[in-house]
Amino acid sequence: MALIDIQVPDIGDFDQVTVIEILVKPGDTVKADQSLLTVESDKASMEIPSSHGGVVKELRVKLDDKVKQGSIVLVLEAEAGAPAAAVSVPAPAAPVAQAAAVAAPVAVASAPAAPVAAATPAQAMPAHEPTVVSGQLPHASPSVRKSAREIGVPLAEVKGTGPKGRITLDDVQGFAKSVMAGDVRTQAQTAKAPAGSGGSGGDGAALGLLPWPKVDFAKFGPIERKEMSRIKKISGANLLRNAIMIPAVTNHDDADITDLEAFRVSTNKENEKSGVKVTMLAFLIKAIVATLKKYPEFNSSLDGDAIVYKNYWHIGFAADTPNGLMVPVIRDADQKGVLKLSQEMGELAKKARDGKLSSAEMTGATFTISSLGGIGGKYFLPIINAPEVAIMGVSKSTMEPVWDGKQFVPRLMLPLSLTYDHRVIDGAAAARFNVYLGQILGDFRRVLL
Ligand code: CAO
Repeated sequence: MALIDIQVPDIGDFDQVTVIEILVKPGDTVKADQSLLTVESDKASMEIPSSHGGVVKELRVKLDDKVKQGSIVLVLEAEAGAPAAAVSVPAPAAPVAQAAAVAAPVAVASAPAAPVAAATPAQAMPAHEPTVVSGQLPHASPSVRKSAREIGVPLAEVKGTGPKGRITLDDVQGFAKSVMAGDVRTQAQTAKAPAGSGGSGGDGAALGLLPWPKVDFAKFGPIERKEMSRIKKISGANLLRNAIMIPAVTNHDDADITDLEAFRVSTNKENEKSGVKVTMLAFLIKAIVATLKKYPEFNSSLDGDAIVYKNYWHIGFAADTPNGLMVPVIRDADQKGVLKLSQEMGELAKKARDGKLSSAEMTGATFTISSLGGIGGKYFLPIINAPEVAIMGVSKSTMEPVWDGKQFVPRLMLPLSLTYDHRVIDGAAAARFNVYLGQILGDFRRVLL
């Protein structure tokens, strides 16, 4: 058996490089061309391959050592008759020295420190991996990147604990273990996560929250498990993102709709034969469009550091359907009368319930109204339908005693809950929005002013 000194080959323009990773240990059997260690300059990291196959007898470098072309990195007991690795061939002396070394094992063994010509470095580094230029890719050696690729770990999401924040093999393995244990979720998993996964705790873990409690409900009584509808999954994922990402505030107010409701009832009597029923929601849409025109920031979207003001008024309205919540959109609500709005809303709500809404009928809204008025309740906190910046929640109107300055009088009061993105809208603007909306609902003639 020949003992061969494995040296650092031609490493291009670099004078000295630092050993950042040792990939083998004494006793390891390596193949020709196998990576032995990783070195790093201030610009790149590279792997030093073995020019021969054999067993590692002795390491001659340790972590953080500085090495250069020709430095001995380890002593290898070469396989008997093992051909030199392709990379060691180019030096003309190599094959000869190799043969000599193999022919005189004892002599070489007795003088292990003497460099054996057989280990003449290759002329060029084999390109095992693309070199990494700091700042462009995660800071990790080629072998770590290779391991990450094999395990399926996204390096960009791994926090490096090595020198200068370098990602080590331990970091990669630790990340993989955390993902398997459910403590961490990769960005790809989060992006793919269905709505209900908020309940699985994965998203919470990404936010540094406690994992979602896992309970065997069957231990406490009979249960039935049902998959969520597709719509619920999709809307759930959107609601979760919007609830988490938008700093939302809700302002509540009441609007006096006593006269408006009387007008609506009489209009419906007049139009009984037309088949179109005028709804309170249609009046609300009309009043909200007028309010949006007065306060345009409510009809905007956030785009990076800019606010995009829209000069069109497409109003979405939440519709409760057997399959879950849907939001059909009435286009150009500013150009339509209350009768037309009522008719369109009826058609769109029916389509939503029948599952026949096209995607065009559910996109492009600039503001959304969520009305639970037909059902009941008083005030709620609606979640903004991003990328809109505000949503109006409407609850059931009730007769209430209202002080008119001299006495309490019975008035029909409509509870309003305006949720807004506080990055775009200030609380004072929201209060003004509700006040103005209430004034219009109290007396629609104000729209003409
Ligand atoms: N106060 C008191 N009564 C109200 C009211 C209000 N704010 N709004 C509606 N009503 C009355 C209507 O006048 C109607 O009464 P009549 O039958 O006596 O005329 C009754 O409630 C039913 O109205 P409706 O709900 O069918 O019609 P609408 O125009 O108010 O609403 C629609 C249409 C599609 C919005 C509604 O059917 C719906 O789906 N609402 C639920 C929306 C929702 O789920 N929001 C929550 C989203 S977050 O999960």
